[in-house]
Amino acid sequence: MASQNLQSVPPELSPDEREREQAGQAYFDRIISEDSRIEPRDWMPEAYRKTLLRQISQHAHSEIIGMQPEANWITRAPSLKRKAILMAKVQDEAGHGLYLYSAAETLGQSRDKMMDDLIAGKARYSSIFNYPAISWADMGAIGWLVDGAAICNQVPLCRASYGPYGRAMVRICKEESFHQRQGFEILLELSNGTEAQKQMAQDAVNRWYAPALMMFGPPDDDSPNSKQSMAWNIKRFSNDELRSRFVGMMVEQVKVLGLTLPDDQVRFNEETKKWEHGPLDWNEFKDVLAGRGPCNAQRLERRREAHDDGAWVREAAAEYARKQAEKEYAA
Ligand code: BYC
Repeated sequence: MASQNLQSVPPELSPDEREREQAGQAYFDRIISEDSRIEPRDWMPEAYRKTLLRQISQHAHSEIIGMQPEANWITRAPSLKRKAILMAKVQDEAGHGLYLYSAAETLGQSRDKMMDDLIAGKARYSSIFNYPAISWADMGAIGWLVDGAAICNQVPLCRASYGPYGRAMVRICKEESFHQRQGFEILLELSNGTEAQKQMAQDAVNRWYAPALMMFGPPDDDSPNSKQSMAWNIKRFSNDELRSRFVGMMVEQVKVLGLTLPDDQVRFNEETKKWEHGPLDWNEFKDVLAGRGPCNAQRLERRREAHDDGAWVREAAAEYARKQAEKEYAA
């Protein structure tokens, strides 16, 4: 659907400016209605730019903060092979953060500003990373459930109307698929191990299930941004729609794992043709978003420390770039 009436042209513009704005809006509406792509130099409504910047920067922050619960287990991985795999996965998350910060920069925001907002506690990142990873099985549950939810949410974002975001998502989704498989495989091995290992796997699934479902965002009735983001072809499906699809995927996979979902109300509704799940604690979700989750303070503190510890690297890189530019200028 075209995005008519989504941006009115400001009345105080000169006739020339007004004409340019109107032509830009018409171009934008056509691109959206053709389900084609907006690129960084194209005209776009200010509200579209802001929405994208909000979503992409939050997404980038999630990748970077999301490294912490798993990085915490690298030194405690049970074998060299597991350690190497986990290290590669955590590095992938850093890479995802970088692609996404780059995509956000094309919207006119500097990476420094985004980072400053994150460490000042002004920016959001995914609620899920404010929960603790307390056992090795959590590496399995994070991979299977958290990366699983991420894929379910992100595959449609590969078709997002903003070119740099959609293209970044294609690569990210490929890597997330590998992440989910490694999580599934950790859980499968634990589930087929001793009784204590199986219990550890089940306990991890029990703790990560509801927070993973909440990753999709608030229920549709309580999601202020969804409607507009869907009209702009940024989001393709609503939060509840994706959550329901995810439950349907997990319900089959958990059988293969020999484990159970901690939800006895999961069922396929034949009338709506959708998967349903038991109630989620949305007050807990709001608390986590308000900074009162179990690990919010710790996650931000670690990020600040890492940022401060990395100051010399940024300074060295800037100095190197300055010297290179000087050499080029002199040549
Ligand atoms: N956590 O109107 P709504 C990963 C906020 S990284 C925190 O539905 P929207 C991984 C929302 O921002 C996974 N905040 O919003 C990494 C909004 O607040 P503001 C990250 C949330 O944008 C490392 C308000 O609630 N994935 O997988 O239409 C290791 C109202 O919500 C959350 C992405 O970022 C939440 N869960 O929809 C392993 C995907 N949910 O900004 C794995 C890209 C909602 O108005 N993002 N809020 O103050 C999206 O798809 C959408 O932004 C969301 C929310 C579905 C998350």
